[in-house]
Amino acid sequence: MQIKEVVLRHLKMNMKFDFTTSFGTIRDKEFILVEAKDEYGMSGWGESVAFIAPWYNEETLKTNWHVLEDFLIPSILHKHVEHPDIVNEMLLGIRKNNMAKAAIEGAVWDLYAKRLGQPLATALGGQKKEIEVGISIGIQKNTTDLISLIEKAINEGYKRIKIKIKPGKDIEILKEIRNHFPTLPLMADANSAYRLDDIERLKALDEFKLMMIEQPLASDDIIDHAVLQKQIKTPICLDESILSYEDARKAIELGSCKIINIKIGRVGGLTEAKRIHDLCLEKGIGVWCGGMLEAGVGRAHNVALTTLSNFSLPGDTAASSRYWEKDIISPEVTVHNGMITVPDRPGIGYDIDINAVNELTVFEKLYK
Ligand code: OSB
Ligand code: MG
Repeated sequence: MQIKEVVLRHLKMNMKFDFTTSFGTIRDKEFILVEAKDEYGMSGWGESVAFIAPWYNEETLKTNWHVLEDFLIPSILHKHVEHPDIVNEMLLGIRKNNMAKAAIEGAVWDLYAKRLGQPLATALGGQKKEIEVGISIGIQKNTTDLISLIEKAINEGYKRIKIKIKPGKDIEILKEIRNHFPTLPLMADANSAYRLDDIERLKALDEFKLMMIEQPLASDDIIDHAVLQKQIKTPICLDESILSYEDARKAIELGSCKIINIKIGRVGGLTEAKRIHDLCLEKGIGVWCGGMLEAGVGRAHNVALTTLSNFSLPGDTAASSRYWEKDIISPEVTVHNGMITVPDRPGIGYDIDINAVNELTVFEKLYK
């Protein structure tokens, strides 16, 4: 196939709630939507998960726009793309900027699957007809609020609850949660808020029987995590530290984690995500699909990826209605008893609500 045109759109969506992590608070959601058109005028869609500020990693909406416009789009436009797996190779000369790469690669994957008349999940090799999901709850002002949010999520059927922690917002809170919900499948995400010096505090978390602790130490570390994993019982899950297959291979070899949270944006696209998934399957490392507060297009890509067999732990892809009054896809992603039904229509399997997209677009540009 050939990519004849690419449209970049800067969208701004109101989120129903502020989302606080150890690195800061995300309020409204601004992001880039990528539309790639082929020689028949068919469109594929991708979503960049870069935020407006470089909190989670160094990428931002503006750096993604720059890299897409000046480097990634020119590398792909009017070139022959036999299979989305080669997009990675076409972009090999451009270092990092994984979220920008994933956004355009995702659009190519959607287009490829649509041309085959297959659901994206099938094109990726996924077999599941439905996927299990959990929910990620941000840091709250007080524990009472947190407990009631957890209760609501349990009643909605989510398969596991993730809370955000940081030093001082951890032990007491987890104690309180366990008093209310002794057997709840529970995990905690630190977003790099601890250092190896905090080892006693981290050891103290073992008693809460967490499914895992996500990214306790520095966002670029795999050495200290290996030291920590030897001293705590709670399995470590890496998020920020794993940017590629190579990172995953090294972390597994060092014993830095027992679980990996795969985010398509963080690792530079679906092809790399699949490679990491396959490696983890071979090495006995648990895998689940993380979230970046995505709108519908990103959410649909997460659903498709999660159909691969080794996504054996519930992911963070909650229902559209948790985040948005109205999502940009139709139908929206819905969750029943903690399960999402995988769409069986070609490509991402949800229609783009172009009226909603137009309403939410603050700037757009066509490249051809
Ligand atoms: O670390 O997993 C994370 C949101 C923004 C940035 C980083 C993370 C998160 C989440 C939310 O945990 C997951 C979601 O609901 O999409
Ligand atoms: Mg995380």
